[in-house]
Amino acid sequence: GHRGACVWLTGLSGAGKSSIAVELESQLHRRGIHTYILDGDNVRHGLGADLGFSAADRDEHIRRVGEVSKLFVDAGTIVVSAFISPYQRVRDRVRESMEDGQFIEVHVDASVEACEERDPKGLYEKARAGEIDNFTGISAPYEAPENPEIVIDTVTDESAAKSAAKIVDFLEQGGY
Ligand code: GGZ
Repeated sequence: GHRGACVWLTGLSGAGKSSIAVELESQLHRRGIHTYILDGDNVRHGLGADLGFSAADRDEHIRRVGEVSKLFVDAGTIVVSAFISPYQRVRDRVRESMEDGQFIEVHVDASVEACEERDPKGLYEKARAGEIDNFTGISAPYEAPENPEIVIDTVTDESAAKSAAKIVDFLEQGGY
């Protein structure tokens, strides 16, 4: 058996959080470890249907997904929570809601320039054109983690597979 943990992926839109989450899930499944991915796609439609992207709404959104993440951890699952989660204070609050060692903050690090260059959904272009308000990195802030357990640089060299392997190593070494 293994103990539950929350792998919290934070970073800009387009930084690679979802790709890493999916790859991490498959690498852990191969080891017989059950996981669950929480991200904007499966959470914002339901649990956060009443919330947008103002600072206050993001705080409430992250508070809720933090609570849900904690339930998964309590159930002994490895939950992979992939949200921009731009505010350090709010990420810290999620960390503090869990036992020591249960919250693993992973900075999926790519600059605004790199994400804007990728722009897979055309969102940066829309944000520049003023068609999306409060867009992280353009018209809303992103506070990089101050003391993350893991930093993944998705710009220079790390593929999703390599990035996920780095997280798996951390989990194995930590005895999760
Ligand atoms: C940032 C936005 C915005 C604004 C819509 N700012 O790349 P995506 O499309 O699929 O992922 C982004 C997602 C961010 O949701 P999160 O729940 O992760 O954000 S947070 O943790 O900050 O609450 C992006 C899309 O939603 N999106 N409008 N204004 N991203």
